[in-house]
Parts: sequence; C-alpha cells; structure tokens
Amino acid sequence: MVRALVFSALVLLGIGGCGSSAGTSSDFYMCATDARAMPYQSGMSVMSSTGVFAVELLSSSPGPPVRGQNTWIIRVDEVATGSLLDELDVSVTPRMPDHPSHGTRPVVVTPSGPGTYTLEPVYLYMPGIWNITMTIVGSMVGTGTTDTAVIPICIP
Ligand SMILES: [Cu+2]
Repeated sequence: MVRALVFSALVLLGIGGCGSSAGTSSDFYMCATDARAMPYQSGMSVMSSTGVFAVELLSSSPGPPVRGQNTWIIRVDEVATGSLLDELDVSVTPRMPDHPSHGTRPVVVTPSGPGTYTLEPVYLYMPGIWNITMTIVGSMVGTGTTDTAVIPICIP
C-alpha cells in the first residue's frame, strides 16, 4: 500500500514536470498563453542569430507539429543576396528549455531540392516548448560562415 502511494506520487511529479505551469488539471500544455512559442504556419521563417541565413519552415507533417514524430522541410537562403543555399552542413537539435536534462532522437537532415532540406524525425515527445536549433555551416558564404537559427514550437 505504501509502495503504491509512493509510486503514484512519483507519477504525479513526473506529469507535473511536463505539464502546464498554470496548474490546471488539463493534460494539455497551455500553448496559447506561452509567449515563447511561434504559432506554427507553413512558410514561417526565422533569421539566424547574426542575420546571415533565413530559415523558412516550408512544412511540418503533420502540421501543426504534434506530440511525437514529425517531418519538417526547411529552406535556407542567404539574407544578403536572397540566394537559396545548397550544400550547407545543417545539424538540428531539438531541446526543451524547461527541461535541460533531456533531448530527443537524433534528427537526420537530407538535402531535398534547391536550398531545401528534409528533417526527420523531428521527434517532439513531450508537451511544452521545444526550441528546434539548426546549426548551419556554409562554406560558400563569405569565407565560411557558421550560424544558428532557432524555431520555437509549442506542442500541446
Ligand atoms: Cu521535456
């Protein structure tokens, strides 16, 4: 009996750690009230941190992204020239800013057209805010440029 109670308490703590900070009894994360997220829209775009690259999220499948497995297609261009950039070295790391202790499955990046890359799996297995960080290395830009871009997505 004592054992069962301890187990229940641990389970509740576990759920609390990934649930809404608003303290509701719902198991849906309150995406609408979290100002850190960008609402998903196909074609949404972000600038890399020093403004060299623009990254457009052409599509998420499913879209909006769901809890679990997603496939993303992004397109990268050079802001200064508007050129689509092929042959970039793109690596992708999804992390939850509220849960520094875990990541997720490795994301495989596959070139799939002019300036276009397929990201799979984008495995967002918990509700809450995920920062999808893309580290982009462009040896053809300037004398070689590395920059990062982040798409913040909320999973309900
Ligand atoms: Cu988490």
